[in-house]
Parts: sequence; C-alpha cells; structure tokens
Amino acid sequence: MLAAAVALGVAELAAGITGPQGAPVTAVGEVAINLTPIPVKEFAIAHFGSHDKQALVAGIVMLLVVFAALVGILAVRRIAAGLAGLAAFAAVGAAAAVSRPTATAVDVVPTLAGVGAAAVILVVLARYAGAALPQSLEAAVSRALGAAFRLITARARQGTGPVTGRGSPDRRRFLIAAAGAAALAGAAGGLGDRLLGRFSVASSRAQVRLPAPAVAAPAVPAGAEFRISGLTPFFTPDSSFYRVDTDLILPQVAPQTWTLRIDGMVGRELEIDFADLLRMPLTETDITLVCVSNEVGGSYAGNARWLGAPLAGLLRRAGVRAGADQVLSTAADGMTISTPVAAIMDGRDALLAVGMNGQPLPVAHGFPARMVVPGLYGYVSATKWVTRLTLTTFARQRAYWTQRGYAAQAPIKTESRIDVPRPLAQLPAGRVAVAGVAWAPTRGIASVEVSVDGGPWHAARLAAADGIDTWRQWMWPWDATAGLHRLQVRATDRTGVTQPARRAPPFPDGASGWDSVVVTVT
Ligand SMILES: Nc1nc2c(c(=O)[nH]1)N[C@H]1C(S)=C(S)[C@@H](COP(=O)(O)O)O[C@H]1N2
Ligand SMILES: [Mo]
Repeated sequence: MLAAAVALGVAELAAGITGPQGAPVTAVGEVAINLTPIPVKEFAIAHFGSHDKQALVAGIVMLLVVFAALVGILAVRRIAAGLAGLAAFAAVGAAAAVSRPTATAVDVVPTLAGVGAAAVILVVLARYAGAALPQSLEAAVSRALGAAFRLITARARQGTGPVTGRGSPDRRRFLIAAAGAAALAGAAGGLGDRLLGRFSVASSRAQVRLPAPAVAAPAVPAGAEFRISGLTPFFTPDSSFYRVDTDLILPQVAPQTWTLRIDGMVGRELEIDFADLLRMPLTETDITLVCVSNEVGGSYAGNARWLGAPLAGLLRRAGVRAGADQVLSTAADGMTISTPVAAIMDGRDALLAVGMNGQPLPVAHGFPARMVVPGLYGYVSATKWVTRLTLTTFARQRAYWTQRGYAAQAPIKTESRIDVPRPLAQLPAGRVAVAGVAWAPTRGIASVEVSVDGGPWHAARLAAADGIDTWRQWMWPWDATAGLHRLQVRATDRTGVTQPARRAPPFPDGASGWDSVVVTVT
C-alpha cells in the first residue's frame, strides 16, 4: 500500500510537469465515466447527486488499496508476482491515460514514473519484510541501499547488530524504508499539487473585461419573485448552479489560446479567437438551463443572465450549406454535442456565451466560451469549453450521449417543482404557502395547478414572467387541515400542453410526471 501511495505521489508530481490529464486516478476515473452503463450513471446521479465524482474517486482509491494489499502479499512470497501486479496497474493507468480523446503521448509519463518508483519501493519493502530476492536483485538492493542504511543506522547499530541475510526479515530497516516511502509519497504528491496549480486559468479569467452588451436584457419585472423562504430564487447564484459534465478535473482553457473553428458543410471555414469574439455585438438574455438527468422534482436546473454572440450570426457568416441539419460541437474535454441547425436559426437567443450573471463564465461552467440554446436539454445544446462547430447531418454523425442511447432530439419538457413545503415536513394547521418553480423554455408557462390528496386542481398564483425562456415562480395558499396530505403540481405551457401524469425516467429524453410531496399537518 505504501508502494501504491508512492506511485500516486510520484505520478502527481510527473503530472505537475506534463499536465493534469495524465494523473492516473483522474485518467482511470474519466475512462470509467465514459464506460459507465446508463443505469449505473443514473443511479450514481440519483444517489450521490453532484457528489458523484467524489464517490467515483473514493471508489477507485478503495479498489486501489485492496489491489495494492494483494500485490504486497504476493510480493513478499514471490517478488516476481508482486512486480507483475504492478505491471498490471501500470497497464491500466497508461491505457486509460492515452485512450481519452484529448490525450497525447506524454500522458503515459505520470503512470510510468509512478509505477517505476513504486517498483523500487515494493522490492525494498518486500526484501525487508523477508522476501527472498533473485540473486541479481538482491545484489542491486544491497549495493544501493546498504550504504544508505549504514549511514542512517550507523550510530544506532554501532556495528553490533545482527547481520541479516538473504530472505530474513529486518524490522528496523523495514520501518525506516516504510517511513521513507510515506514521506516520499507525501512530498511528491504535495509538490505535484503545487505544480498543477500552474495549469489553472483562474488568473487569466480574472483579467477578462467583458464588453457592454449591444442588446441588453430587459430588466426583470418587479413581481418575478415572491418572498417565500425556501423558494428557489429567480436567478441561481453561480455557487449553487448545478454542474454536469464528464470531467474529474475541469478543463483549463486559456482565453489567449482559445479559438473556435466553424467547419464542415459551410461556404467558407471560419476561425475566431477570444478577442474577435469580444469585439462582436453581444446579446444579453436570461435562460433557464436544464439537464436531461433531472428527475421530477430534481435540482439539475438553473437560471442565469447570459452574455454572448448570437450563434445564428456566426453560422450565417460561415454559410450553412443546403442539407446540413446538425451542428456538432466539440469541446476541450473531448465532449461532442449535436444541436439542430433549425433550433439555432429559428430566432431564439442561441448564444456562444462568454458571460454568466455579469461575470466571465466560471471555469466549471465553460470558461472562456460555451453554447447556450434556450429550450434544449444541456447535452444537446450547452457545450462548455467549446472549440469547434462542425456543420453536418444527424444521419451522418452522432454525438457522445446519442451514441449512448439518449435521444438525438431533446427539447426540454414542461416541468414544475414543489420547493416548499419540503417533503415529509411537519406543519401547523392553517395557511401554508405551497410554492415552487415551473419551466417550459421557448414556450413559456401559462398556468400552474396544485392538487391535495388527488382532489380537484387549484390554480396557483404565478410570479411575473421574465420571458418565455426562463422559469417562473408560482405559489398557492393552502388552508391545511390536520392529517397526512399529498400535494401535487402540474404546469401548462403557452402552447396549451399540460404536463402528463405518466412518470417517465430521465433516460432517454427527459423525465416526465407530476412532482409531489407528502407532509404532516398537526
Ligand atoms: N464540454 C462539455 N460540455 C457540456 C457537458 C460536458 O460534459 N462537457 N455536459 C453537458 C450537460 S449534460 C449539461 S446538462 C450542461 C450543464 O451545464 P452546467 O454544468 O453549466 O450547468 O452542460 C453540457 N455541456
Ligand atoms: Mo445534462
């Protein structure tokens, strides 16, 4: 296990030099994410929520500890078997590191450096734990370490200690070597973490000055927010805005080097850099973003004020050729996302965004540039760290989540959610504010209704609408009577479509059904 710790520490140090994506736990984790079957992914999101990544890393480290213990036991019996175990570990790490779409050959270096260091530690510790080494290895170990140990332990031993022979344990040397390995693991890992800080784009983000919008968002109407504690605020603060992506480490894309290429079925290819983008007339608009993995009543939705260049204008500049029906966007993390050309060109505020709530995009939300398209789930529209838009057809190319079975066309379903009272709340009888949010981006919310215990539907009061692309708060004053009650909500959008009662899971094109909470009134 100490050898494994050294492997991780030294690998972290090497990754600090070659770049963060070669770190083996990250690499293995990201490959695991890409290979995870959809039901397991939905389970992880449902049960770990936004901690799914920590859960994955903890799981990998736990497996690693068990594997390392087995390798250690093997190594003490037969050192060759232990080294074979390490080689297997190296193979998994290296294969994971180079298999990712954005990998380069140097990404194997951290794994190989880590495993190389671990092999030395394993041989030394196994030797002092009593393993018999082959003649050549024994000679090398005693030559290399004999001198070092004589130096360290000279005073203590005064030349009188028992001379340990081949294959007999040496407790003192084992403990010294073990302490040395632990120190090496910690020092290398700590230094690696410091070096990895070099790849952060936090300081270049702090220097970005966003221009004023050419088209400013209208002020949010006065009545857009009720004062009800526990109710979702109209704008989601960045700190609580949901984050969904396949990355264990956030892509660090410097605005100085960022470019966006528009190619494929276009009249002429186009490439712009970040300065070009900031010189374009920018539009500011409020859009509610929703993830397809959002369960009924779930929290994978957020509302922000976005600033960006209209995508329709960019596509017109490149000239979309007849027959192209898909924009396949590619991101710095290797993600691919397919968006209908029609959705981008139909007049909605589809943006290549650079700003979120008055600031440059947070790194977790796509800095320096991302797509935001009202009305489409994130996996078919909201490409973060976007670097390329390829005009193509749905018949010819499938994006990341479509390859995994999700629908190619995924407009956001009309949804409503009860925020208060909380599920299983205990309430005093009398007036209770039942409240939440409802959304139907690009269509707008027309009405929200609440039912108690499956009884008649009551019209809720709607907060003022900011626009058709954002969610809308609603509230219904309930005269609560003693007992156990079930509250249900449903919304109707402005096209007249009411949320269906039928429950559907998020896979393959978004959850449906009515949110409900059960409360006790006393
Ligand atoms: N590059 C990249 N962009 C991405 C993703 C991703 O994994 N990688 N996930 C998508 C999904 S599934 C959603 S729901 C939205 C979430 O955006 P947010 O994290 O800013 O809320 O980003 C989309 N854009
Ligand atoms: Mo998503």
